[in-house]
Amino acid sequence: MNFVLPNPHKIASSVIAFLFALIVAMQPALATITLSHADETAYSYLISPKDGQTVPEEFTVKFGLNGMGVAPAGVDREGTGHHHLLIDVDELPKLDEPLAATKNIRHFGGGQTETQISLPPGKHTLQLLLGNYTHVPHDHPVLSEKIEITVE
Ligand SMILES: [Cu+2]
Repeated sequence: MNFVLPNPHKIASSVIAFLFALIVAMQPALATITLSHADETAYSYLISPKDGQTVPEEFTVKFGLNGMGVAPAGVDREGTGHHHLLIDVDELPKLDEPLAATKNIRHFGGGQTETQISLPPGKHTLQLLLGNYTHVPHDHPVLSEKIEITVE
């Protein structure tokens, strides 16, 4: 019996070539995220604290939303989203891709409308940004005004 075993290196390189072709083929799909729709009249706002307010180190933040509904992350329903609290964020994140989850960009994917947070003493800013079921802001970003508070 004399048969030729396939060369394992050749198999590996053709698998790699295939995966590479697949990744290249997927690029256009990855580049076009369809943003969920939000009416231009929709807005979010901080119910509390209020702009200029002084708060203790641990305090409650209440999220307000007008013209949209709250739905948990993962639930694709027209006219809804979940809140993200931006803490001391000077430059807005990209509004056409999923928001990162950091200590300054907090997700409320459970559909929460308030939270308890702790911040060190000093001045801080808070702002709300709604994200869709995949954490991407809407075609008309539902962004609150940025408020400044003093923690003492
Ligand atoms: Cu999110």
